[in-house]
Amino acid sequence: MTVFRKLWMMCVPLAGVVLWSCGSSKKNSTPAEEASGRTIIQAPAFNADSAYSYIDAQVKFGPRVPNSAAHKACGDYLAAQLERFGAKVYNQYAELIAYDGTILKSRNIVGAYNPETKKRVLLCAHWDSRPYADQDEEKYHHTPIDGANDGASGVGVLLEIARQIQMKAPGIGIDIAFFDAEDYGIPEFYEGTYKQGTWCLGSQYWGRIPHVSDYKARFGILLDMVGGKDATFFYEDYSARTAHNVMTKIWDMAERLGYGRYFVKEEGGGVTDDHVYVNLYRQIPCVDIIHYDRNGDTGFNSTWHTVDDTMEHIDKATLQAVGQTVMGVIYNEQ
Ligand code: AHN
Ligand code: ZN
Repeated sequence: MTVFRKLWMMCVPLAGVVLWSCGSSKKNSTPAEEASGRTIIQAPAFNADSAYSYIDAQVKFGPRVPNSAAHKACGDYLAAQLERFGAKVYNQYAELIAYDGTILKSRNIVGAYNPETKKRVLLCAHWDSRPYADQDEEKYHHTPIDGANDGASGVGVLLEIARQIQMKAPGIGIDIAFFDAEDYGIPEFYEGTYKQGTWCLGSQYWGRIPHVSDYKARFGILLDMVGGKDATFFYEDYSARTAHNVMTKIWDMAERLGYGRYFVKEEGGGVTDDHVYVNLYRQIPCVDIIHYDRNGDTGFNSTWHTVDDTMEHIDKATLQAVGQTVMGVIYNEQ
């Protein structure tokens, strides 16, 4: 249970008799936190309906596969949304080479809040969707997926956080990065020759050539597949090894907000995802919040890389858990 209390700031207790308040801020902390002298700032309320609508808007463009018209239109929509929510927007256009030599006209989109401060946190997700449902029946292997969960969910949550930041800024600068060409990795059915490192092409590019030179952040949080019903987020292996403190900070926040059922404090598998390149190329410890399913045979949820990765499998309660947890973390950075 959490305890709400008002923290009164006393000013000028001249004679020690007359005390009066000159302002208050709402704090919300557990008894253990109070005992340790740590108070937790309550973040604004994340709106899952709003996040859901941003996911739906992305999916309605059609699969956001690089080089497609839907991809181009959705990229424009995402940049416009960040702009509308008051961010300074950077567009990074690049031609990236896929596993089979296809040139992908790619676009990383970054929205910066309070760009002057050096105290920064990076929030990121990939916005492209996979050209292949290669975990589905063979007849769908070449069908592009909606990527409601795989792609759009993380972006939808971050757009809602952007909207919240515009209304009430946290104490630090925030960068919201939408990476492109994450999901054009080598498909299961491919038998030709290929080069290594075919996933996460957009973040690999950004890691080498960030949107501003010498970009640095205190830490990063990557959202990947954060909209599935009853999703479970375990300690992802690479995050645990390279960003342990940040990881426990996030999972502790989830627990105290009542989302321990989603953020399970146990080890999951390791994933090659955008956080790897954020860490490797920019030395920014970055945690992947990714739905890991212990019971599934792929390690991911059952709609992963199938034509069933659609809006009907997006659950607002999961979006709420993830969005509120991430907000709890960033509003408590000073
Ligand atoms: C690999 O399968 C190597 N990485 C998965 C990363 C990913 C794909 N996340 C979403 N789609
Ligand atoms: Zn994917």
